Amino acid sequence: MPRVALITGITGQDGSYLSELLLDKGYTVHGLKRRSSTFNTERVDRIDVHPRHPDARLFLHYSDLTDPASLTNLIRDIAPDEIYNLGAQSHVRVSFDIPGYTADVTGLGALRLLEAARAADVGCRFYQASSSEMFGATPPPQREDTPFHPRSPYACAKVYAYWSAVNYRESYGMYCANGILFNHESPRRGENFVTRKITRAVARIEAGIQDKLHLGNLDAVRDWGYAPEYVEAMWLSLQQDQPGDYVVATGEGHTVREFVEAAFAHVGLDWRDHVTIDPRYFRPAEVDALIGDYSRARRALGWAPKTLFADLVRVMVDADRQLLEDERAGRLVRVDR
Ligand code: NAP
Ligand code: F7E
Repeated sequence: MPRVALITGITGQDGSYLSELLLDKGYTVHGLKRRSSTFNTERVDRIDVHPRHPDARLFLHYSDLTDPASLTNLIRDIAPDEIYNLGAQSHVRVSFDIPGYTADVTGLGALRLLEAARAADVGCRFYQASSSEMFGATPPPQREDTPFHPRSPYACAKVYAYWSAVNYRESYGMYCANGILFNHESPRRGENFVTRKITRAVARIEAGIQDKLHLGNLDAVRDWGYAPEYVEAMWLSLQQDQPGDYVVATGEGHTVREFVEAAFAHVGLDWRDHVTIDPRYFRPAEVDALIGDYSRARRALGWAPKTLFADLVRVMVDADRQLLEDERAGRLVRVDR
């Protein structure tokens, strides 16, 4: 029998890459989609044959992390072997504007899903998408035993979800694993995260349809990896004999300024001619520096990053140039290059 996975957040960056990985491994994949007034499944629409087709192995279901009954019913009906909880209000800056909603979805949502999995008693393994944001103000390098000091409603919610997963492991013997993932990016990254905002702007400025790029804090240091490689670590963390928690990172830190500089330089432009600072993008509390020590993941999971900073910037800028070229030529546009 093919193994069955349930992914919350399947319509997001990571969910789309994880679906592809699991389908390649022969899984049947179920994903949770939210009711929305506009289409929100663009990242996964390309993946599989139509659900009515006899060979279909990808199925989307209306549900929501704020709706416990829908989660319980879904888990009971599909009896997954593995659950990946990637669903979240995942934008740190926005979490300051909607703290209660962020806590509800990103924090309590994980608890609801854990409880639904426990109640269904189907013996499934559970992956929680934890975040380097939980380390917040604690200086780098950060690893699994580094104290958490969250600096945003998003990070506080992720700490709650992290400990909920640990608590279900210790209380009920459930196989729960936390992946503490540092920033990971791709051409599918949401357009209001800083890397994609930059690469999209570079493509548009090069094409002459945009002049300025407005950014916030250029001094923040992040450890940026490549999302398709990070979803492999998610899968690996559910394939071990014993459940554990793993930092997934590249071990390299770069400032936002360095990312900007590299992205503009890739198309032969000087970033100083185009970037202006807009205090609207500053955060009430900033996370100054995140650089992960992924030694445990390398040792226990055999995982290591392959795509590092310079290649990541190049891949993302080139993907946005291609996307723009296709849009302007009226060709079929896909977000997945
Ligand atoms: P993303 O692109 O923002 O995707 C978030 C997903 O969550 C989307 O599918 C979204 O659905 C879904 N979602 C939002 N609210 C929901 C709700 N109420 N109920 C159910 N689903 C809901 O995020 P990502 O970059 O793929 O990240 C995946 C997970 O890893 C998130 O939990 C994020 O917090 C965490 N994480 C990300 C990073 C990173 O650098 N990317 C690092 C560490 C941890 P819609 O498409 O309908 O909005
Ligand atoms: O910001 C600075 C900003 O929004 C990175 C999420 O996936 O990774 C992500 O959270 C840095 C910050 O990502 C702009 O102040 C400057 O210091 O791309 P970001 P994030 O906040 O690190 C973690 C690991 C997650 O878990 C989250 O879900 O860039 N910055 N100027 C800016 N950031 C944005 N968004 N926009 C700007 O204009």
